[in-house]
This record gives sequence, C-alpha cells and structure tokens, in this order.
Amino acid sequence: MQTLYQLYSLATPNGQKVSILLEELQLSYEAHLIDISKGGQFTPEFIAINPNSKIPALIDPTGDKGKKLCIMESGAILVYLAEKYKKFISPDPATRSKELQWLFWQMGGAGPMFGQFGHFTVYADKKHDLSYGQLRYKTEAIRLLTVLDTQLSKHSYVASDQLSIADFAILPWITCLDGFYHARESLGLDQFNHINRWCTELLSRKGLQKGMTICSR
Ligand SMILES: N[C@@H](CCC(=O)N[C@@H](CS)C(=O)NCC(=O)O)C(=O)O
Repeated sequence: MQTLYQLYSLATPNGQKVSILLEELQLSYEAHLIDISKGGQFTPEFIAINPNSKIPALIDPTGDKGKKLCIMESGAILVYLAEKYKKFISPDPATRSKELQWLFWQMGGAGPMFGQFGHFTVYADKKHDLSYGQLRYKTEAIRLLTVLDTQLSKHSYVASDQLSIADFAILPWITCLDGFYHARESLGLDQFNHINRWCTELLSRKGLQKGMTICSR
C-alpha cells in the first residue's frame, strides 16, 4: 500500500524545499497549512508533531517499524525521503558527501543569514535603528551568493553534475530573495550568471513548480 504522508507547512523557503521533494518524488501526501502569522505553530496538536514549533514537519504514518514517525527540520526531512526512495541523493560516498555539505551549507549558513537579511530589510519594526543589521546581513548574503555562483560555475548543479536534495534546499532561498524580500537590485542578483542559469533550469521543472505553491496562504 502506498504511504500517505502528512505535510505540515507553509510556502516559505523551508516549507517549499520539502513540498518540492514530495512532488519530484511523486509521492502521495496531504498538505496542512500552518499559518505561523496566526500562531498555528504553537498549538498543542502541532507541538506534538514538532516540539520546536517551526514549519515544516512531516509524518510518515508507518515510518517507525509500522508506527508513525514525526520528522522535524527541513534538512532531515529531505535526507529521510531521499534515502528512503534512493533518489536525489547519490549512492557514491564522495558525491553524497558533497551533496550533504551543500545541504548543511544551506541549513547552517544561507538559510539563517538570508532569513536575517529579510528580517532586517523587510519585516523588522522600523522604529528601531536597523542600519547595522541591514549592512551585516546584506554583506553576508552577497558573500554567500558569490560562493554559490562560483560553485555553480564548476558543474550543472550545486554539488555535482547530478541534481540532488541540495539543489531543492537552496533554490527556494534564492527565489525568496527576489520574491518575498524584493532584493534583486540591492543584492545585485542579475550579476550572478551561474545562479541565474541554474534557477532558470530548475524552475522549468513541473514538480518543482508545483512544490513551490503547496501551502500558499
Ligand atoms: N531549521 C528549521 C527552520 C524552520 C523555520 O525557521 N521555520 C519558520 C518558517 S520559514 C517558522 O516556522 N517560523 C515560525 C516561528 O519562528 O515562530 C528547518 O529548516 O526546518
């Protein structure tokens, strides 16, 4: 019998990367929108699934020896599904290590730094002096984009010439800089030719396109 996954998410970059993979793997799932602007992440029902009160979370109804498995942390969800279906993660230890390095680069670097950039430039209350935070995270965002662009000048995809979960993890953060944060000009996104080439190719994929829209408000 086919597994019917339960996804708890919102169409932010951390949520989108998981729905992208569910769509790309053509898995069956039910999507539940958790509206973090209305406190949906703090309900007892959601905390029972993710004690850290953040989207996304995934339930594999039979993942733990036939019993339900709750998975938090978007990177851990990507690794779980990719390993289970042996797709978008390489069986070769060296290539797999490169994929995980770039996944961790997104989870520990690009995601939190771009998130802070968005906080200080878009969401923070303008009654505070935001200039230091804005400069700090803009500088770091441009540094990270330069690292990614250089990496993408070497192969088709982030880790190698094979598409992997690292690409699915990073792409929504790039589209977020352009979309939610309106930062195409301020970050000079047009000058990152390799990132733009890679974005155009990934965004032409039907599964990825659908995954980006799941749990939109
Ligand atoms: N490291 C976590 C981060 C998840 C995260 O920060 N989610 C945000 C939305 S993108 C959230 O749920 N925020 C709600 C809150 O902070 O209360 C992951 O990748 O799953």
